[in-house]
Amino acid sequence: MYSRRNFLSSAAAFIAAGVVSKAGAATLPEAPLMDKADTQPPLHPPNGRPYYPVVTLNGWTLPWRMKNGVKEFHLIAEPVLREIAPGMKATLWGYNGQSPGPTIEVVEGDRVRLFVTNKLPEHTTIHWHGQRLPNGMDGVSGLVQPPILPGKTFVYEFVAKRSGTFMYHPHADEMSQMAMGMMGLWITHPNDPKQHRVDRDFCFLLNAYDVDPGSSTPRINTMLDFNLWTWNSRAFPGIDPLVCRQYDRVRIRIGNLTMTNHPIHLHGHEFVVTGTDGGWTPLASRWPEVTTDIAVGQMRAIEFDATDPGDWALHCHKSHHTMNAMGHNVPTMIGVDQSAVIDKITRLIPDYMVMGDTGMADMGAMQMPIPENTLPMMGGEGPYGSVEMGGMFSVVKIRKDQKPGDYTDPGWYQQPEGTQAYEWTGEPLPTTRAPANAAAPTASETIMLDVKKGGAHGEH
Ligand SMILES: [Cu+2]
Repeated sequence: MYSRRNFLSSAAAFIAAGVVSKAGAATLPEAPLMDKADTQPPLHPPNGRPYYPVVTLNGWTLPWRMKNGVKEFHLIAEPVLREIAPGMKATLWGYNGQSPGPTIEVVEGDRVRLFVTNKLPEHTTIHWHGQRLPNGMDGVSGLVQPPILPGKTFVYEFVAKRSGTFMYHPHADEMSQMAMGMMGLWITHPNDPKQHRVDRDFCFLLNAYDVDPGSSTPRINTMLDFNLWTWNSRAFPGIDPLVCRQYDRVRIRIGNLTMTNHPIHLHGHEFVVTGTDGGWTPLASRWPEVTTDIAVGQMRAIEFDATDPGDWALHCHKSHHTMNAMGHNVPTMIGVDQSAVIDKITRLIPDYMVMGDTGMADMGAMQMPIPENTLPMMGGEGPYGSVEMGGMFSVVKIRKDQKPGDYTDPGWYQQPEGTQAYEWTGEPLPTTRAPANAAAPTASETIMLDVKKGGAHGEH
């Protein structure tokens, strides 16, 4: 799971160069490296105070070392190759081998020391979004600290004062570094593990990239028109399902580091927002929702009881955010009969293909030739065909027989007899239908008008 390669090479190099912490550490803590984009099992704390760990979607939690009662972490800012979904890898910047970086989990009241080594070609810093900390630990380059130059290691140290859901990201050349994927989650667990207790606690960040089809490096100057809408730098069908046991209390923590808001929608269950990056919401402020809008720079923790077994969609409700690259510059062809011009066009452009004249659903099913290292606009094979989704989409899989603490994918849900939509096989639709906007009302419409005239409103 972790590799010591990074630790051995970097630590040895920096110790040899005499770069050691002013905080008294003789050696840098290990900087474990993750080489997979799969969701890793929760990291149960091997030392320190107890807590119930989170599960980072397509991510992992950074191990630490305890040093005289201080939790020490080592983040390495570096270029990474991140698999966005099977079939596409992006050249990003991240931490410890992946983008986003590993999740940091601590307990309210923990003293935390974070070593940040810069292996990027330019300077960086880390800002600890949402934390109460000494001003000089806030990570804003130029304002509260000098930048961390390439090859250098800085030390941040503070007490995690408030439990909740937070994130970290650079506050130096932010536009480039966040567009390249530099970010991570930070969870501060309550001092009392019984407080805010849930059975499953998932977390992920919303991020977005603009990678030209056939290339692998994001265009960092893009302001709004991104073509990869991702959760933890993964696009559907590359996003793992959120696996739950029936009747579990489930929390999903979501942070938004894109350039636009994302209304996140859950099917089949209602939830309440129980936390923001400002803390836990008061009980009296909670109301039921099935969609919650997460604005830029915000975090939301939602909670629900997983009462109903099934494969329930969880997705951004902006429909353009549930598709991958290739979709946005295609003209709308619905209702256009291209058969008359297709011969002429193919004489000019031999590989021109007719598409979109009945909608774009064909795009989900067809295996059309696309440039290398490019995801289909939408896809994802379900048990009944193409799911016709991409981007910010996943599935909450609720099963009766899923074991507590088991996150393995149970496969597709078997719909119980009599509970699934089915095809009508009775009398077919008549071939002629009365137009709804006909000048003369039909017999039934006349009756409707008569009823209305004779009703209570006629007396006014
Ligand atoms: Cu969205």
